[in-house]
Amino acid sequence: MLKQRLEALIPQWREEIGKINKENGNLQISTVNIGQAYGGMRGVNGMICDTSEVPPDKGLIIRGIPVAELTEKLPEEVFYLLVTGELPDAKALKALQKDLEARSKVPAYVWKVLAAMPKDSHPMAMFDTAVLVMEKESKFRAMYDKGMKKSDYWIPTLEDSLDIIAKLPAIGAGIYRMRFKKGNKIPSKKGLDWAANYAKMMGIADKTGNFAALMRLYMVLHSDHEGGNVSAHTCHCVGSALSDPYYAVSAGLNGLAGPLHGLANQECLGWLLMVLEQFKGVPSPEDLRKFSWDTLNSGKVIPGYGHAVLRITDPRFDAFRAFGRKTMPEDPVFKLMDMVFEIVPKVLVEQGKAKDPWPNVDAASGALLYHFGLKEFSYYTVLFSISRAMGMCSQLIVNRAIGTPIERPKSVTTAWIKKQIANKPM
Ligand code: AMX
Repeated sequence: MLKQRLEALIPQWREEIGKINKENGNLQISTVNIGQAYGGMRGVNGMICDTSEVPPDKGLIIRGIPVAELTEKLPEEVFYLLVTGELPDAKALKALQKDLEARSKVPAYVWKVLAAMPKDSHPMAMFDTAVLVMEKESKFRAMYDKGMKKSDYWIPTLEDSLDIIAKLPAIGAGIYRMRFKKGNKIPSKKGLDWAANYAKMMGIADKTGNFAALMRLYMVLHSDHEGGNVSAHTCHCVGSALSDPYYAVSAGLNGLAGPLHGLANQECLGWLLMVLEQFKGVPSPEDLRKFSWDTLNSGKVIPGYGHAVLRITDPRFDAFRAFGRKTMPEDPVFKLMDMVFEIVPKVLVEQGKAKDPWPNVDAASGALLYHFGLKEFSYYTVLFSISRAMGMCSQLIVNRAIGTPIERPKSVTTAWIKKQIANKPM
């Protein structure tokens, strides 16, 4: 049903974008200065992403719906929304869930490759490898090799994307159990939703069902964050060369493994636990303030705070905090996380460097995972990856549908910049 819906929508998208380009292709939407060219292209409007947007003063909006209004949805519903711009009705959701279930079996060679990796490999290196090693399954590559019309590129991109997304919970859970010696892999259960199945395969004790609920929420909140962040942009750039989704998603995930991006969630919890250790429990506000300053004075960042785009408390942080308040109000790590939220923004404002002193999504997620006994920090970015793969894949599908060309911004040299400075009008 997802494919059928896309077949109806894509001609409309193509017509609309074709018209925009034809009639207004020369309209300027950005300018670039030297600071931006040296400074990670911040604020340069240079690409299109229709799956989601992140206004600095509002946070994540998925296809017109603020993420705060999606917290009760299933990740599968959000994936459908990302790709089509519409939430599925009950029938379309059921069809998508059945389709994902049918595609969920992980090829046996994936486990062999993972087992052959060094025992101390980072879980993200294992996860990215698992996605890449499945490239031989790519329907995009097979169809491209046979000869395929450009207008059909989106079809095998959708197929590959569904195949990848369907398998990621089992791969992620398998890596958890393998890497951290939790025992044999746990099989999936027919009829469970995508995130609940992931929770089950992890093997985390969950009498209340709250861990499965957290996994659903986690997967919704991390699913997409517009197109310019490192993982989305990397995936888009690699995909723009018509590398298939296995190559492109794996590349994007490698970017997510960076400490300034997805790995920040493992660093955040580490910081909170360091505080608890140092003060033998939740510190006083004054002690926490001092500790925060010590972190900054030692030249480190306070993980989980600041953002390249946002200038408010991340609504995804608010959603996690609300979940924590409901399910674990007395948990010491959660209480500390809450207290850090009161103190650290003030400290960052006093320091005056960070443009955004507010918490991002990573400031909260680790504390919640820790509560449920998921204490292996280095694993946290795998959770982020399982979710973000939905955003990366939906961006790939949409880009193939609208025929986005290979990405090729122009670079310049410092010598060229110096010439511009020398020639600038007085
Ligand atoms: N602690 C201390 N210093 C910080 C800071 C923080 N949390 N956030 C920003 N700063 C500093 C920067 O390091 C930079 O210092 P410099 O001038 O000495 O290089 C200065 O403030 C200006 O940075 P910025 O323009 O406000 O941020 P940015 O766009 O360059 O970087 C980000 C954004 C997220 C990398 C940065 O805020 C940071 O390092 N935060 C901590 C790590 C983190 O939480 N990352 C997760 C981001 C979300 C995600 O992708 N999962």
